[in-house]
Amino acid sequence: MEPTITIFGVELSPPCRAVWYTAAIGNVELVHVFASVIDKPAELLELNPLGQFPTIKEGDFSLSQGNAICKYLNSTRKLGLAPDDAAGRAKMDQYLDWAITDFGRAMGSVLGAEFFWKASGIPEPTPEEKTLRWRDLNKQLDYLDGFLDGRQWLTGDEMTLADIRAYACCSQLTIMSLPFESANWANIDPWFKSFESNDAIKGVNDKAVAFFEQLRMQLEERVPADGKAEQ
Ligand SMILES: N[C@@H](CCC(=O)N[C@@H](CS)C(=O)NCC(=O)O)C(=O)O
Repeated sequence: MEPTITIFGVELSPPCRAVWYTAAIGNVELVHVFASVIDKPAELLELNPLGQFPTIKEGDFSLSQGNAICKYLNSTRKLGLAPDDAAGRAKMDQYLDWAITDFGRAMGSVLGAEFFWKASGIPEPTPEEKTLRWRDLNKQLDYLDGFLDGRQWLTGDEMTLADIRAYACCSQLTIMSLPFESANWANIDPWFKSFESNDAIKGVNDKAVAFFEQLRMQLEERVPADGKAEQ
């Protein structure tokens, strides 16, 4: 029997979700230990002094950074979610890096302006500020649309970890009920829908939505309708 992998994290987190999507697509079972920004188990901090999630452990081995974890799942469980050739793998890495830097930052900036400001006690960003942040994010979505031009998946004919990680960014918008019409991008649309119609992916997203709804209700109790957070 294969050893068990334990993941510390929460489905609302895009890098955690990328790990869960990879596991779900590859039929790999993960044991879940809940961890959130305000609830970090001591074991997570022992394994990863940064306290970041996802972090996994398998026996004596532990690993952080979502992309590294997805690659570990792919290579140890032989999931076939990376190209065989060096150039293909390098392209996959390019998109994995892009998804957690340029794309991820633009996404995080919108999520901060639309929702997470409520948790940090800062004033709500102005409509002008929100528009600027959405403009940056839409630019990254335009790039994604361009990357997918003429191909079904980011590196060609086969889904790779890069698609899964980029989808984990996009799905954050729908999970958090923020406006995202994939139909506005000709190439993103079929790519996005093929993930959304996958039952394994849906199972992960349902858990993320449930956690988000809980968080939203908690924060709405703290932030009254006039937007002024409690002192
Ligand atoms: N580069 C890391 C980022 C991980 C990360 O920042 N995760 C967030 C949740 S999405 C986190 O751990 N937040 C808690 C903290 O930084 O203390 C990755 O891709 O896994």
